[in-house]
Amino acid sequence: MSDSVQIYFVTNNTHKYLEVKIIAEKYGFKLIQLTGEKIEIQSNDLGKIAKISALNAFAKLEKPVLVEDAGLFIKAFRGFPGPYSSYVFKTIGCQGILKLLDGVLDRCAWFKSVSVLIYEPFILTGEGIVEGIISTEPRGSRGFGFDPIFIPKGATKTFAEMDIEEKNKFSHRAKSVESVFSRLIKYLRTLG
Ligand code: ITT
Repeated sequence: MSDSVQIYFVTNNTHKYLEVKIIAEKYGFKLIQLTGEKIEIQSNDLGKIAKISALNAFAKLEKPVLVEDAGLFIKAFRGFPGPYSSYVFKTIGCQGILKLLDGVLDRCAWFKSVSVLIYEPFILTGEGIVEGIISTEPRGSRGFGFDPIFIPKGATKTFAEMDIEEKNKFSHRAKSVESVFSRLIKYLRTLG
């Protein structure tokens, strides 16, 4: 049934695509990366950002679409950069975050991901959170964004020291996409 289901993943980030592709395949979906089509509104709410992007993409494409939006939330900064992670990464990067945290004892942080999957007649939303700490120096060369400075709870490595399979065992993104794919499978079965 699900072998032939193609889902367009609207993202300009190929790392994200490769992380999600493995999970989609596990559920029997074929994931196609769609670049240059993501419209992102400004909001404090990741869920709202993802939903509007997904609705826009679906209106244009009229095919099943997935949008996933994420951010890094740092406890000592009351959740900053959160939904502004992309801008903060581009401006001050990992080194900038380490500098801001210099001398701060509480290095707790979490990544949050929201996925929105539109597969007519369903709109499914899923969330995933991974808690961890910000390392004292960058480590590893895999992944993207803040991966070199994030150590998930239960691990000693940063995300950038893990391969995709290992990152997916912990990651916010893996949890949020698993949530929407697993529900879609169930709904497709009920449709027959
Ligand atoms: P899209 O085209 O899908 O929007 P993006 O890279 O802008 O790709 P997000 O908006 O979801 O992705 O993420 C915002 C920023 O948060 C991203 O640029 C990274 O700096 C950071 N981030 C999100 N998920 C991350 C992860 O798994 N590892 C490291 N950094 C991450």
